[in-house]
Amino acid sequence: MSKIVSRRGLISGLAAAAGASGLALAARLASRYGLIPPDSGGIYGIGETLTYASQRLLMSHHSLAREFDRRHISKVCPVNGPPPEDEIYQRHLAGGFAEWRLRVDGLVARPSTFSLAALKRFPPRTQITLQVCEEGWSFIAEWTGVPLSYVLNLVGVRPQAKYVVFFPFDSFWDSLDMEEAWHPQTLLAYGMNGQDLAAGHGAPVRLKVPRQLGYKNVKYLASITVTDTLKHIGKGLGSSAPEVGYAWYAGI
Ligand SMILES: Nc1nc2c(c(=O)[nH]1)N[C@H]1C(S)=C(S)[C@@H](COP(=O)(O)O)O[C@H]1N2
Ligand SMILES: [Mo]
Repeated sequence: MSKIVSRRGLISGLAAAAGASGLALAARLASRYGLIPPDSGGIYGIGETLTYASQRLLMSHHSLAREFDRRHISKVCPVNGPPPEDEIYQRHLAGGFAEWRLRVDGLVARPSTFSLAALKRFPPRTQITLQVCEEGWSFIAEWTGVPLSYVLNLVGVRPQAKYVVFFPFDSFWDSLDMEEAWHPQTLLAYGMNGQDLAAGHGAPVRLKVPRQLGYKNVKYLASITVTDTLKHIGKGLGSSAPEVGYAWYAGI
């Protein structure tokens, strides 16, 4: 049977199961295809599973978030919260991030650290995309950075890898599945609207993941870990967002 036919079969299976009282069956189908999100256990768990599994199956792996023209860039780009008070972060900020290094480790062949200058030497990508906060505001900005995929290729991701986890200098953290991690628009961004990233927008480097809501775009990055399980990180829900009631998967 072709891949398309089996995908269609699964999608109608998911829809039928969700429509009838068979939510648990839908979850079982998603499970068979390895599409259970890490926050599937709570009261909204089956809903989260249906959202994640159906988006991953229905949308092309290569679908791109819309990119805009320069003239669409917003006049006001709000900063959501002050930069971390963390002493180490404040020292890096004061020193222009000259001593800052991004650590990349976990299920990789060559655990590495990268300076800001090193990241800026890699082939850059610039994209003008919409950032949507779950609180109901949004803005369009131009982001420049190195595709995460470029860095993942450099460190050599092991085949068991299932997630990439992002740790900043504050208590926030998040993770992406490998599809989102390898996606061409997923950037380690160090520039915004032609300038270095302002502190409040996530200096020196933030994640830009324009196919998902604002909160997945982790600012003030300190380290990145490739893993096959999220169970032992935080409360085991895949990010800090589900710990306070938001979905791990925030596709838009
Ligand atoms: N480290 C870290 N990253 C973060 C946050 C945060 O509090 N800490 N807030 C998130 C939320 S909720 C949003 S909407 C965006 C806001 O990005 P901005 O301040 O550049 O507008 O960053 C996200 N990334
Ligand atoms: Mo947000």
